[in-house]
Amino acid sequence: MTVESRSFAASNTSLALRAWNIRRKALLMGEVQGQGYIGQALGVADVLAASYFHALNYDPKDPEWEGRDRFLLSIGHYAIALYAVLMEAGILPEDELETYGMDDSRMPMSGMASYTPGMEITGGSLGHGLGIAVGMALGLKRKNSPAFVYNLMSDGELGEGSTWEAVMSGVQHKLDNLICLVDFNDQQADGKSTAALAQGDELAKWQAFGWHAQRVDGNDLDAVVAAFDTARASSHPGPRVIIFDTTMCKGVDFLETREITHFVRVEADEWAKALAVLEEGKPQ
Ligand SMILES: Cc1ncc(C[n+]2csc(CCOP(=O)(O)OP(=O)(O)O)c2C)c(N)n1
Ligand SMILES: [Mg+2]
Repeated sequence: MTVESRSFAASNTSLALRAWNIRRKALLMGEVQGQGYIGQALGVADVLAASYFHALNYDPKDPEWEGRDRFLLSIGHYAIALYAVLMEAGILPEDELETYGMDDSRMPMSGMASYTPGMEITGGSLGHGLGIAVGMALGLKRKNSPAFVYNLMSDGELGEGSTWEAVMSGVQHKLDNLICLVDFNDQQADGKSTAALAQGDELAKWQAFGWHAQRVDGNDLDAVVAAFDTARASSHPGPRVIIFDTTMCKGVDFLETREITHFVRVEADEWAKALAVLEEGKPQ
């Protein structure tokens, strides 16, 4: 199958500004509900900006265009972050922001494919995204599609056996069109991921399984962009992973320095304060 390229990623808006816009939209949605996985959204915003405004090939007017790169949100609880970038990319209309989490909204608090344009899978049951991505990448390869499949997963999912079955099958099927993105924020429901299971050297582990692997600072946009470029350009005859070390709540200092948990509580009066702090750091 040959498909034309529809790259809408090029724009004069800098990636830093895109990431800032993603953080702002996520905070605005959090304010609507008085809650949300805001620590994760602020932490992963740079990775999402580089994904949607540097790496991915897609058509915002036609989210189901057959030639698109697929972006799978394995971590359904990060939906607030994906909605923010889907709005920024023009796939979701911005005027739906205020419906976040409400009955009949297209933006439920956990990501669901049947509700939201641009949400490729229903990923809230953790540990399944990479397996689905393997299947999609295999199918696209069989159709001779040039599209990539990106799977965004969390460090908590690295402790699930289903992830490692998918890791092996990706190698077995030589899926050089599969790029796994790991948001390594060193946090999961019960505390630090590095304290939950003996993880060892994550980078060496993925390499030992046969993946092309990189580990970079996920809040350094230049490093993030370079890692995407390297992953796509590599001639490695198998799948690629980029492990992004990220800081939860990045960009809002009084939240960054708060004792971090899986669910960062933001008091009613703190949403406006968080937006004001973010405003001070707006890129030119
Ligand atoms: C299979 C499964 N088990 C448990 C949960 C409950 N759960 C929701 S989020 C979460 C934390 C997982 O770790 P991670 O995604 O790294 O958390 P975060 O970085 O968002 O704190 C858990 C255990 C789930 N959604 N699915
Ligand atoms: Mg985590």
